[in-house]
Amino acid sequence: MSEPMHVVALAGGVGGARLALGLARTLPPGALTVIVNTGDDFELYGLHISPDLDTVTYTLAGLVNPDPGWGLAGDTFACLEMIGRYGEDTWFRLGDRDMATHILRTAALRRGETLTEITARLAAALGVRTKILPMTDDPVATMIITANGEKLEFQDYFVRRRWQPVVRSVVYEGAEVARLPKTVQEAVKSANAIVIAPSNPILSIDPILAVPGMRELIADADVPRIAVSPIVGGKAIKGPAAKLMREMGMEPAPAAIAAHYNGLIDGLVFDIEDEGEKENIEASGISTLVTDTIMRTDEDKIRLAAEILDWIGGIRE
Ligand code: FO1
Repeated sequence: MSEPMHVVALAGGVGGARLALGLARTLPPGALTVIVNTGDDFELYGLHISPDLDTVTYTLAGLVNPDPGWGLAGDTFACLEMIGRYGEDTWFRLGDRDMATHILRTAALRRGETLTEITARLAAALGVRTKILPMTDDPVATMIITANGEKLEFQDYFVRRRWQPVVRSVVYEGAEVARLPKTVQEAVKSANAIVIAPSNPILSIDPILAVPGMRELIADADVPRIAVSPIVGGKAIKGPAAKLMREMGMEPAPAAIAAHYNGLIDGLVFDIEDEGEKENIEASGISTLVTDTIMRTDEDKIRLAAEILDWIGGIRE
């Protein structure tokens, strides 16, 4: 592929962060920009929490708690325990050191800094060279409409109810009036390749695509655009993607991921376990890379990223 290389990745939480780490370690320093979902952001104890931005930042800084893939490794929970003693809910497990991030972010936002600015400052302080960009500086809230008509805030559905309610639909409140930051527009316009990470398509990637202008920018981009399937053998690598896809009338399979991103991707990466789908997907005009997509160790992440970057060069030639 022609240099200088600038790769833009769209990512949600854990799966997106893992691929971002592989890409960051494979590409030259500063050649990666990650555009991150903020539809999961919410307020708790008066603090602005941005779980996906933090997951990506901590992962790239080498500080993430490897299992479960969010929060800080070795964190303690004394503050949360005290909050519990005051009788407050503590189902969202905020660690003591993680709390520092939320305190500083909230203070910066109150002073009038944008989420983009404070995210860049915190990431730089942790030594992260990759650009981490929130999809918007405006409030967007992913809301879950359940089969019995309840409307749930995202973390209430995802963490408190452990994604057990059956979902009828998902809405991205505020997205219709959210503005795409200049930083995001410029990143996509200057990209040599666009990678949609193996994040949940409905809960993590669609909120990014719902910010007006974003879908069009990717649809019109004249560079290779690829997605990595978060579904392997009918199951999600992590989280509710397969269950949610079924509930929303999609078959949890790479072909459905390709169809979901119709018009936005030229290629799809999916797991060897789903090799049987290759012909079908290629018949729809999408290039394929069939490989081991499970990222357990850092070596896995780097190997997958390197394979993807090699393959991308050949797409659209
Ligand atoms: N996920 C959970 O399943 N349980 C938690 O208690 C939890 C706490 C948490 C704290 C900070 C943070 O940055 C992320 C946290 N997550 C937790 C992950 C997060 O809720 C989800 O992974 C994302 O919102 C979906 O991408």
